Amino acid sequence: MTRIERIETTIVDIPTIRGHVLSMTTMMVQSIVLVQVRFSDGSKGLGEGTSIGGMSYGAESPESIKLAIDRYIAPTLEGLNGDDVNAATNLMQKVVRGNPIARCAVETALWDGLGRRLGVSVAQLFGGKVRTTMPVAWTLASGNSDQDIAEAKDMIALRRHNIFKLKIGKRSVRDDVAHVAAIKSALGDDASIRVDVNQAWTISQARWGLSGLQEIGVDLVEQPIGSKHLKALKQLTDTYEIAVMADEALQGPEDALLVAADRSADAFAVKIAQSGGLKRASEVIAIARAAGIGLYGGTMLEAGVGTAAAVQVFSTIESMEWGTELFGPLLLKDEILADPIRYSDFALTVPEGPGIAVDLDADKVAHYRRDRSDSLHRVAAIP
Ligand code: MUC
Ligand code: MG
Repeated sequence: MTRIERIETTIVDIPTIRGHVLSMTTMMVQSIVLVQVRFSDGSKGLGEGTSIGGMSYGAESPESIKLAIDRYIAPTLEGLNGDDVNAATNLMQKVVRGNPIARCAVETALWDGLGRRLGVSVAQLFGGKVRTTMPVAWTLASGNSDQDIAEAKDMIALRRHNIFKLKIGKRSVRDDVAHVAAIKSALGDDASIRVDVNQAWTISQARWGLSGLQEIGVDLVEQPIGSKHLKALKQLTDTYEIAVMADEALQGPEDALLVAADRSADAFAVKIAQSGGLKRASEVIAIARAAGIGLYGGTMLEAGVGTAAAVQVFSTIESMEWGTELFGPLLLKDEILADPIRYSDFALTVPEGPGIAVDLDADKVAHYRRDRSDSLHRVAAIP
């Protein structure tokens, strides 16, 4: 039996390439909780728990993720059989309510460890991959229309992205629609334009917003209103032709079932962390597929480890009609993977290898870890 010997966590703070302006905060740095599980046979597993903008996106923060793992999850799982990932995950769910990002980070490390020991990828543990590349959207969120247009044109010229998600909801609805219209008309038919409101609109603002966005030919609007307003989300979905995507409303299969039963959204942004782990994310996906709801591979703006874990799960899904937004590592000024995930021809290539098929660059982690004695990012890390 291969025991879970030790679960270690490290917070790293990496500056973003530019301010990332969301309806609820502006990110200048991304704080990542790296998880390393050491097993009794000397093998290891990697995981990542990452929130967006401290506690402004959801209830977890880098500090709470670290605490949940160090204080509650690690003592519960240490000593258990590392090959029984489902047993460990079920127990973790019993001992720690909520905290889906923390649980996902540990579950990822357990799958990674099992895959490394067996010499197979996590995708193989989930039945095997059905594709080797997947389309990746880029988020335009500089806070300035001209800068966003220049950034999008660069991305198209580089053949890195031609799907753009615009972060809106901070300005008035009228100003936001004008901002989106300027970008849409500058890019024309070269790009798919979508928006993410991150719950910022009231229901009446959303009616104005959706009719304006529909008028200018935007393809999709993500989480326009509060995550609990499912009836109103359904009304918006039923009233407008523009596709409506649920994101924050989906905290796992239970929510997915509620949204799917009433068809309150046309599409699901599936996030492994928000779902509460890789297994639960695959259950969200199964519910969407059964209900004929479109799929989109979402991100919590994870760095390479979390992104690679999501890639493994999404590579097992044949049709994700809205593609993915697994660009997290590209938003960061520096790369902490030994061998970065490759982005080209508007897609990423699924890394090959055992487990999640990526490894950390130990020097980079040492440089960015928050607890290093000369950490420059200690203050910047608090949004
Ligand atoms: C979200 O709400 O979808 C995804 C892309 C991005 O820029 O922020 C995330 C979060
Ligand atoms: Mg979103």
